[in-house]
Amino acid sequence: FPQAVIFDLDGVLTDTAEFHYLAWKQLGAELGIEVDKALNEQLKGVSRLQSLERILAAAPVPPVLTAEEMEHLAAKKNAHYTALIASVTPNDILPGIAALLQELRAAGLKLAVGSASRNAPFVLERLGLDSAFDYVVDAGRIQRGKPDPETFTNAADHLKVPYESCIGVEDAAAGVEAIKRAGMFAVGIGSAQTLRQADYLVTATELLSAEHILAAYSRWIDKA
Ligand code: G16
Ligand code: MG
Repeated sequence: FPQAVIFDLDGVLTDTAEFHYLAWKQLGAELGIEVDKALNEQLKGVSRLQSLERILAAAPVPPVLTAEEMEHLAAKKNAHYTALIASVTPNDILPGIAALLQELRAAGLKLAVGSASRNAPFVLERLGLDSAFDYVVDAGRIQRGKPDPETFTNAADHLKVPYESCIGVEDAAAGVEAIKRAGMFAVGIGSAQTLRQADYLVTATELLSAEHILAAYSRWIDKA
């Protein structure tokens, strides 16, 4: 039986993935670089500075910037982003998520948030979910972001749960890869095309149910 479920934040608990996209798009416009949906898929789950590197690399003539200039641009994007998340309320919890958290909790599972975002504690507070989890990964303490498994192994280590007894829930390709590299069961939310590595996939959060996830986990662990 699994012992813990580790949730990604942006795009899983709430649609802040859209706000990250809008904030990067705005920064891109200021730099004359178009950030479209395809480029944005490459940014999901990826750290702030790495996202910026990917955007700059997509410019017709990629600019060469100092570390200081990079920090400045990253701070600018974060200012756009924090302006957008200031209006988040509990109504912005994605459909099906509140019920799922209750079902998993009732089934005796530990719950954690595995987010790469330094804004995660603020967003959880805005959603009214700050006491819904046993542990929230501190992005400031993670050395390597997704697709490295550290975000997920950090949560499991903290909860003292073996990796194969953990379920990770993600909407990003980098995030699903991180879960698989951690040796955990991966639940993907999105398209099969982007989330090829997911062990169990739904196209939207309202289709998540504890019963289905636990049944899929049992089939996976039985095969292992
Ligand atoms: C999130 C987003 C990424 C963002 C990263 C860092 O990860 O998906 O787009 O770049 O966090 O966020 P911040 O700039 O707020 O520190 P996750 O893991 O919650 O999907
Ligand atoms: Mg995400």
